[in-house]
Amino acid sequence: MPGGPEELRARQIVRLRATLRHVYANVPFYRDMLDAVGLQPDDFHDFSDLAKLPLTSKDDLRANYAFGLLAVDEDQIARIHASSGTTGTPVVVAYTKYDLDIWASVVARSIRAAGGRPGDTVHIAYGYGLFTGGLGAHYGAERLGCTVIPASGGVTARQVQLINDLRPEIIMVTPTYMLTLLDEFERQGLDAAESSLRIGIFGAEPWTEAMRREIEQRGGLTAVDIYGLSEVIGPGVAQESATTKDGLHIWEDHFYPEIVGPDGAVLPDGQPGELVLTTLTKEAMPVIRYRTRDMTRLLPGSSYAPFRRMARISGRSDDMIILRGVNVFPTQIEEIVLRVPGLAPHFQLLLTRPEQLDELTVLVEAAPGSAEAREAGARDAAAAEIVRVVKDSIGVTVQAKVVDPGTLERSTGKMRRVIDERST
Ligand code: DLL
Repeated sequence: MPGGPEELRARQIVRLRATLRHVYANVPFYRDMLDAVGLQPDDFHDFSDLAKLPLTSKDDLRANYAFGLLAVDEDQIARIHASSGTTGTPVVVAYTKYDLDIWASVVARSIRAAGGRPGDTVHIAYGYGLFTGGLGAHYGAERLGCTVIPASGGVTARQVQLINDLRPEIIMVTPTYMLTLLDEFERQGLDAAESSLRIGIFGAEPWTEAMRREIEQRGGLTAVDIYGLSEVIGPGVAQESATTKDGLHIWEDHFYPEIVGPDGAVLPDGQPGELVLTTLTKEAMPVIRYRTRDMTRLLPGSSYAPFRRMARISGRSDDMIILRGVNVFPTQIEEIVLRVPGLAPHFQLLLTRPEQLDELTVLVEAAPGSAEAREAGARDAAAAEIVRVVKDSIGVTVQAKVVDPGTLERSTGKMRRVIDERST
């Protein structure tokens, strides 16, 4: 860990120059980028110099599919993962042995920040495979000295049985799949709050403070946020500490963050915008000024660590719904749905275009056993309450429909929140 902020900045600059030298020598895409602005790697003395470079996008990664951005020889690749997009050319990412070592160490650091300790048992229900969640969490937990249960996603009934029988202290899973697991505990007549779990490390999708309260209360655990993306490394770019629970420390000795506005200009710390990340130690596939599309803001370090924090991700710019000129993020709806009594935390957003204008319908389940689950009148009242609060707080009119318990799609990983049924 670095000492003060100046020491950290000095170390980051040294690492930035080394990364730029590495990509300049080995990756034509980045060499052209530097040449185009007339800078050599050794010209970078301050992070304001970094802002002179253009941003790198997912399209740039796709255009260089599969190994166009590789900075090492192919025989140096120890592992390959891919980002979770479901359409178009996938984005593959590659790791050297050294990259895997750094990755395990930042995930180990993350689990420690979440309150995990050597000897703890970690149940990993992030998917294993090309997705970075499962294996990323796995090697980090092993690195910390934990016992790992590599459950992966799915087969929900068995997950609950494993938790009961093997008694893990920690679970790593998406927040929406955690909800599915909590329901399964209830279905089996078990109280999740009585289970061995005391820490949940949740990420890979946006979630809210309201969801934290829901999961903590039903699961009887401390829920903290982990962030990352395949293009940068996977989980373990940033982690919220269990002691402060107020934003995620970015492991800045490996990943340099910037926040940019819609025009791409760098914004000062504290201002909301899009997170842009530069890797400082990656060997196989470094990224320079990668646009994450994730919306957040930078906050100072905390009593837990000197590294800057980022606020919980409010959403991806790609997931933002523009409804009659008003921006709506699914997380805003989540906050509202979880506040209305009688409703379950399971919801989806249906986008339609019945005539000229888009319409958004909030589909949400009644809580099992509630009046809303039995009576049409109670359902209508709960739906009307959602419509009213959305109008008051976001300023746009939506439709809402309360449906039977257990009827909406359940998550086994990243939840699909928005169903877009607009024809054009
Ligand atoms: O989701 C890596 C990961 C795995 C992170 C497990 C945390 C836990 P990708 O599949 O490439 O990688 O998706 C990355 O997921 O750009 C965000 O939009 C979203 N995301 C990841 N963590 C969070 C989080 C993994 N804590 C994309 N909050 C990112 C909100 C998150 N969104």
